[in-house]
Amino acid sequence: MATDRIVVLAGGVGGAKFVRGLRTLARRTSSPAAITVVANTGDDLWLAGLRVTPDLDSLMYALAGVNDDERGWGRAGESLRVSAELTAYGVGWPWFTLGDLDLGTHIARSALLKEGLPLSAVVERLTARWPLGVRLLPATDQEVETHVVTAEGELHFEEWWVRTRAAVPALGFVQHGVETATAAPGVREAIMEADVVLVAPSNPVVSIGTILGIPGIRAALRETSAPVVGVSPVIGGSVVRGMGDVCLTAIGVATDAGAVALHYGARPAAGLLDGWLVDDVDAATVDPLTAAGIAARAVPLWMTDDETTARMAAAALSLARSVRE
Ligand code: FO1
Repeated sequence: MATDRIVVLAGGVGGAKFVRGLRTLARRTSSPAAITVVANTGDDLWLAGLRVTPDLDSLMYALAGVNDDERGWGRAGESLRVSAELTAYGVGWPWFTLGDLDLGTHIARSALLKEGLPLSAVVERLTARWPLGVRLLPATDQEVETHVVTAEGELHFEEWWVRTRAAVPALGFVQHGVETATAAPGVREAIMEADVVLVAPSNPVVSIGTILGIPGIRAALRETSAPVVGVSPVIGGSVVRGMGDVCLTAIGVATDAGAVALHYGARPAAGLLDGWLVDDVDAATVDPLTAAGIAARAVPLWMTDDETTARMAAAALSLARSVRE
């Protein structure tokens, strides 16, 4: 089966690592696959008068090779002169660092939005600066922001995530503006024309879940003839990084590779997945998942570098082919 048109649903940090590995794999073949990334925009916010889009930026910077690999977000070689001024003026959030280079991106994006460009056109303009080797699409052009319901009221996801470090119990997640949102131009088409759809090992609740919540996207994923294969963000009962476990607990899903797959659901049972990759330590979930209609395989899932991630992506594509047959 052809796998030359690949769509990836992705959040920020984990998604960026996965897409970089998939791109490494694609570059090895004679006719490299066309990779389209549908990115989560639920973390987006207005701050200091600028539109900040964390997951799109993590993907853009990581694929451009200019991201800060240790932190997982922001630019390498960053400086903080402007953010010190913003803090001195009491503008923005002192605990949400906007570096000077990063601010260049937010100023450029805000200027283009102000000129009337939709977010998808802004992403195209900004990414044109670097040969990413993939097409990057926001899930929607409309502002749909994830807020966290807590006993102290609602917090923007980034305030909950960064200021409280997700320490304030999340009673639930709300996507503000989702009712009137539509999939960004090209998203439905990419999914419908795909040979394979991959679900990156991103946060199942606030990244993948947010993408799936955009009207039209879940329907396209059900209609497409492409097999949908996901990669578990949980290894051995814990999330690889970030606080996805807190998000899963908040919606009553166990932090377990099998539980996340069942949460996404089996395609034959009106769910998302045809296939699911778990790490070797979670091999015990393979049979139960297969019995539930999700073809599962156990392979090494630690994305230590592009090489190991490329192997992981190859395993996902191989599972997609076997599901298709
Ligand atoms: N994460 C932090 O932990 N601390 C920060 O100060 C911070 C600033 C920041 C600025 C721009 C941006 O695009 C991302 C930023 N992040 C920061 C990361 C952000 O919370 C994550 O990228 C995602 O939203 C969660 O995966």
